[in-house]
Amino acid sequence: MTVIEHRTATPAAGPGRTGVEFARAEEHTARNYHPLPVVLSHGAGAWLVDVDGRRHLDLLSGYSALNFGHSHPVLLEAARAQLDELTLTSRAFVHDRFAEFTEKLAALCGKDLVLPMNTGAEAVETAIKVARKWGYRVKGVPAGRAEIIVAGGNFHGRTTTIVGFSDDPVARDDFGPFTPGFVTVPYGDLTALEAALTPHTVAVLIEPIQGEGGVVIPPEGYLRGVRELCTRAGVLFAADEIQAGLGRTGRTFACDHEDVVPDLYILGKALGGGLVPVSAVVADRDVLGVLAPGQHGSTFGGNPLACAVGSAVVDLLTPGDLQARALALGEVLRAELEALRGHGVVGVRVRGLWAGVDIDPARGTGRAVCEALLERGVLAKDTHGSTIRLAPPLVVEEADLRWGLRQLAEVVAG
Ligand code: IF1
Repeated sequence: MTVIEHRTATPAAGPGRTGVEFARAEEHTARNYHPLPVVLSHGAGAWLVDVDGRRHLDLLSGYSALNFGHSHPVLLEAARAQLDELTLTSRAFVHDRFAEFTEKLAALCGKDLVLPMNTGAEAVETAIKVARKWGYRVKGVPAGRAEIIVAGGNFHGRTTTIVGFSDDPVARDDFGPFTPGFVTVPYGDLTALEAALTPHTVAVLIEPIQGEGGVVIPPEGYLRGVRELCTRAGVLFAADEIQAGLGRTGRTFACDHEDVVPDLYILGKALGGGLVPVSAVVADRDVLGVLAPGQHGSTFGGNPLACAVGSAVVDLLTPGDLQARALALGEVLRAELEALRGHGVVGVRVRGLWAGVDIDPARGTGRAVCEALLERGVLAKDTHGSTIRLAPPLVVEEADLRWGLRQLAEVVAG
């Protein structure tokens, strides 16, 4: 069995612009990423074009921020129209796009209130603060004693508090000291979760499917179990749907697969349509109502441009046809990937148009596979070791998806 070799870390300085542009981009940049050697310049739907005119099928979708594809016409139109009107007021004043966005998003979630922020990490931090304040003001947890249970293998963002409860040394080493009050239990283990509950527990914060962990789908019934344990113990269930939500798994929310409604929805990524950063915490009044003016906020949170795009995103999701499309195409994804088991692939996890694929380590690393895919015009990203994550835009054409998966088959079957 031949090993898939790593390619050159940077594009060969050839006749095209890629090598020059890639080097320029790196010259004045902190090295907190190790990007694939490609320089993109245009996107439409599921396809990207690089500076040398080469086309690439996007199987990452900006880590699911591009569920609606690149340059979605409806979303672009919403943004363009708003750009000519009003883009920022701060929350010191109200603007005429705010009510529409919060009404629509609250209705999509079946909740009373929306707290708009910008990035996913900000929404997670907001949920942590709200859960703690709820714990002190509603549940009666003694001051400073609130505990939040999180899962091993989690990824919830990059702030110091959030990486403090990560168990990925790459994400957390050398960033301490960390925020106390977090208890980690194995993901998918309800017995361990129940054992970790104390009278000071205010919330359980989990991803309904772990993205960075390699699209780790919990055992059937886990989300229902979390819901029941939280209800029984008087603890908030905070679902981080930033990557799994908004159609990615074939339902509006990943929690929908078990008909579970969390106390807090934590949303981001695709909520901004791949155009602007939009995130939010959505919950009922008895939870988000604990916040009083001045206790939380954000310069850009809920700005007119974000609300205009966010409203158009909710409009795209409300009919449910995009979710149904992701579910149907997800079966194509599943079938094609399952056929690779034993042919360079040792593990497959699929939920809607989202897959974690474990490459046989003997064939090579996830990075080497992604480099080989790049040469075939397919963009994908490894997570850890030999796992790659596949997440095409939900608007991907079936023929294009099949073509992309054929490229993967040829790379890994080797
Ligand atoms: C990077 C990972 C994915 C998320 C969940 C919160 C956030 C994210 C479930 C924070 C963000 C991004 C961050 C980006 C790459 C990507 C990522 F590889 F880092 F882990 F998707 F898996 N909750 N995930 O997935 O949202 O603040 O970024 O808007 O940091 O490299 P953000």
